[in-house]
Amino acid sequence: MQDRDVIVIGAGFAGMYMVHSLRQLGLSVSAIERGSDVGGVWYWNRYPGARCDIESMSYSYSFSEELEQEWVWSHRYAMQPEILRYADYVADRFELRRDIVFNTTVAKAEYCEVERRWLVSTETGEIFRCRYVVMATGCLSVPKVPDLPGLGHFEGPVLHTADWPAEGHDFSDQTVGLIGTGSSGIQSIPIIAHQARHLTVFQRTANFSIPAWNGPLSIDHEADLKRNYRALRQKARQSYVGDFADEYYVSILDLSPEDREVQFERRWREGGFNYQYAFTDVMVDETANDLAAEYVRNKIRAKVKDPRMAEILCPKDHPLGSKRLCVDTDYFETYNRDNVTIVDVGADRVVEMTETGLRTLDGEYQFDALVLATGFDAMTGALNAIDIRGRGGVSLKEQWRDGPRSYLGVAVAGFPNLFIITGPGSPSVFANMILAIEQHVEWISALITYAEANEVREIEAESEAQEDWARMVSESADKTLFVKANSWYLGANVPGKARVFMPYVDGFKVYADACEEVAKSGYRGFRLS
Ligand code: FAD
Ligand code: N01
Repeated sequence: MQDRDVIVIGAGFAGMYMVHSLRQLGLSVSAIERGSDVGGVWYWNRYPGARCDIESMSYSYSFSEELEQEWVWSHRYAMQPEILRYADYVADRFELRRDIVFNTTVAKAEYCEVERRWLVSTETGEIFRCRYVVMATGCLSVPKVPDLPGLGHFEGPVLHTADWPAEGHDFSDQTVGLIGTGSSGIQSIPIIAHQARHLTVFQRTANFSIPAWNGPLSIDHEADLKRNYRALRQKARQSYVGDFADEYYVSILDLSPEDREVQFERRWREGGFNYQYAFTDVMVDETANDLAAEYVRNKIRAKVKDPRMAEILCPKDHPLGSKRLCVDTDYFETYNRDNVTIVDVGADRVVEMTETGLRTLDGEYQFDALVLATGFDAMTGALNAIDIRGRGGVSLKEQWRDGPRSYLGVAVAGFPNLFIITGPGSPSVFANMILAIEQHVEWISALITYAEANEVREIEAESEAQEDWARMVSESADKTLFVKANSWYLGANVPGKARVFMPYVDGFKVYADACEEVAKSGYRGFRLS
């Protein structure tokens, strides 16, 4: 049995900063990480083409001005290896690894009410006793392998994008089948198409994607941003997404048809998420959304030479942005290559995997290797994979059987002194996640500081505050078009998972202000004893 003040589970960007922050408070802390090194998502998702789609200068820590100035990003959107190098650099610079236990999976966390301590057990039987537990286990850290009949019969390699071999995979001279056209599929398809002899993409749902217009960051531009970093970070904290892109707030329906075209084209040319977030009505009004969506569909039709293929690639069954918008480099253009085929497998058309490929209702397809770009058991998957037991031995997984409920997305009634970074009920995946992580780490650190200074031994969300928060999160989502798709935001991609809209949709700034108010009030909604 090893004693610590705090155990942090996970050593992605959340766990790394949490360790650093707790050390600054003078607390003893260990992080426990399943992987062999830091980086989380960027450690596991090594598929070809993996990169961030929030601009690198923004998708980076802001807590250290020295770090901000030292690190040089090469591109507008950094590739996975560069982001992993950044995580490695941060770990070295702040000597984080000495407090991280690697290659170790946490299996159980159990609260002992008598001792007011958590007992955290690993799969290998080590036990850590601590006063606080911080779940930094990630929103997108449990890969979802689809239930395809006969998957085990396929004789070639099966590679999930979120569990990619560190040594990579050479597709040259191979025929490849790829399932999934979300962000991971859309990023990897153009690169795999270049490498492979032939690529067959199996698409269940066509997705909206906006060009990244990625490119090298010029030294002058980077220097300029660095000179203004404090103001830009402040701007990000005041924004909806937590990014420092300009927010315009134009209403599509207030514009004339000509002005609309001008605005759509302008956002399209800027690239990235602002296509969705620059308009006030796109996520709340179906007519506005459809205009924005049709503009994208027409871009797809213009890019893809074969009109039949173009129609397969045009998303028509969900509003733009209701599944996470993708940001791509040459995704649609890839379908103009002779060695790429798309197969529409919507409406349950996959029959089974065979030893040599895949059989659908319409035909049989053969390939040497299979890529699964099939996503994650998002937001609750990693939490539910741990047997977390609070007061009276109550299981978090059981308590969340009908969907996750939390207070501020940070704490759960019945689970004292346990905090979740970017948990369900917080903006998390709706924001620049590094900023969302920083805001949570800093808020949790302030709460622990308050507890330590005031001889508080138990911090616990009150059930009533939690119910009010959960109701508000769900009512806010219901006013938007986000709930109109079978998305992972709703748990719809995991058979049997409760359908509850999990992220907080009112934006980063409104959320951070609400957290600030709670802190200022002496932590209203928490029982401190
Ligand atoms: P993670 O990075 O997921 O780290 C969690 C860690 O916890 C993992 O290392 C995991 O191994 C460990 N862990 C989990 N369970 C256990 C356990 N039981 N025991 C021990 N260890 C455990 N967000 C953006 O804002 N912008 C982007 O551009 C962006 N791009 C993304 C690209 C990809 C391919 C993916 C998958 C996600 C992307 N995200 C992006 C979201 C991403 O989740 C966050 O940006 C961020 O990296 C999350 O950091 P984290 O530390 O919270 O979680
Ligand atoms: O996963 P997804 P992802 N048969 O769930 C399909 C972040 N991210 O890894 O839509 C056939 O989005 C599924 O089809 P459908 C980002 O937050 C960011 O791509 O369910 N198809 C879908 O097409 C993102 O949103 C970046 O009908 C099946 C695909 O697989 C999140 O991670 C890059 C199937 C899964 O798409 C998840 O993205 C990568 C089946 N049985 C990831 N099962 C950036 O660029 C699933 N599918 C920042």
